[in-house]
Amino acid sequence: MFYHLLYPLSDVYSVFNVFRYITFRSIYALLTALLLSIVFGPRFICWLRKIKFGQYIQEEVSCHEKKQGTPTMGGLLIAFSVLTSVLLWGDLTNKYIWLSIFVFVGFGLVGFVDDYLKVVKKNNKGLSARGKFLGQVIVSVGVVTLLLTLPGYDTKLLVPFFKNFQPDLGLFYMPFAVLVMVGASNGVNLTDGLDGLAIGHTIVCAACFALFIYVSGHIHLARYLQIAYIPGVGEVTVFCAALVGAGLGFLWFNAHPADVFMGDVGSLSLGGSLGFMAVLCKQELVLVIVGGLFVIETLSVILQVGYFKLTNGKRIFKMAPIHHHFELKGIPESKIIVRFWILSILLALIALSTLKLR
Ligand code: 57M
Repeated sequence: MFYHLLYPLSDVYSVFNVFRYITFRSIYALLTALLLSIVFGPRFICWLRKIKFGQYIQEEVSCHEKKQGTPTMGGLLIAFSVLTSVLLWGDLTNKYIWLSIFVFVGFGLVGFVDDYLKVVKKNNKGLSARGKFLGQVIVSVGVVTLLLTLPGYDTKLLVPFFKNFQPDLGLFYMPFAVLVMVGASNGVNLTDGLDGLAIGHTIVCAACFALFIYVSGHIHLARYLQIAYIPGVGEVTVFCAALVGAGLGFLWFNAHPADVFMGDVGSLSLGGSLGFMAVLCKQELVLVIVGGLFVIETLSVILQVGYFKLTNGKRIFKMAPIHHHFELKGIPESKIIVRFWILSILLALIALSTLKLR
């Protein structure tokens, strides 16, 4: 909105020229989303408590018993902050901004239905796994189909460290891109089991993709770094920055001991958006590196379940996802979280190095 209202004034007052710049608007999108979530956070949490949107805690990890009744669905606060900030600072004629909003809201709705069934309808299982998967696939297929009609997009896969090796996935690109988005969404959801764990890693990933997306939309930088140049995509940096800001604001309240959890409405929308950011700048494989923690958490569940079935009831980990394993080994929750954040930053640095290495 500010872009449309204030940038035209630059003809009269040159100071308004600054609204043209993606970098300027991204910084303020981050600050706006951060401020909105911090200002509205306490009232929102009170409201969640009042309407009794509290988390039911399973009994397997005893140290989580004290978290019984912590308000959940804090993802609604993230959604409010991100959407308001993007509508204020984004160029609303840019189609990639709307596609990003579509994915964020689409995945968020799937999560919202799940939370609503669990928290309000007291249906412990929430939305069935099949229902959740179907919702995620429908949103992903819709958006990838649209993307493939836009300039700059093809079915080639860019491989980090090997810039001249770009296999064409052809018909397999669609299932691949859908896997990236649905996988990221479920990866964030599985990771969201300790205070600040999922949101911390999401913030780092979103910041990393803000950079990748900015470079992809900048003709000189993209050519210099030999990555796909996609005209117009740079505007989505504003969206990524809003994710970072809203994430930091949410972390303010979700930091251990958490006042609120994000719920599926938060984890699915954030994960789906990260997956979409990777597809958007054609850095799908980089997501495996930068989102490495989500991958490790998911793999730990796959290994645990597979091994359990193969051996008739033996386990590799004390409990999966792997953060529960460390908890059951007696490591304090805050220590596990901070160590995972350190890993997350290291992974982001490795991912960023792919921009220079070939
Ligand atoms: C959601 N939900 C958290 C909160 C959050 C197949 C199996 C691996 C599935 C998995 C599962 O259900 N995962 C998806 C995980 C839950 O948090 C809520 O859910 C939202 C995210 N979807 O926003 O609303 C609990 O996590 C804790 N929490 C925090 N701080 C936070 O900031 O402490 C969450 C956010 C909250 C709170 O205690 O109640 C969750 O973990 O349930 N299942 C599991 O993860 C279970 N693992 C398991 O059964 N492992 C088995 C097999 C199946 C692999 C095994 O190892 O043998 C664990 N879930 C729980 N306790 N609650 C087991 C231990």
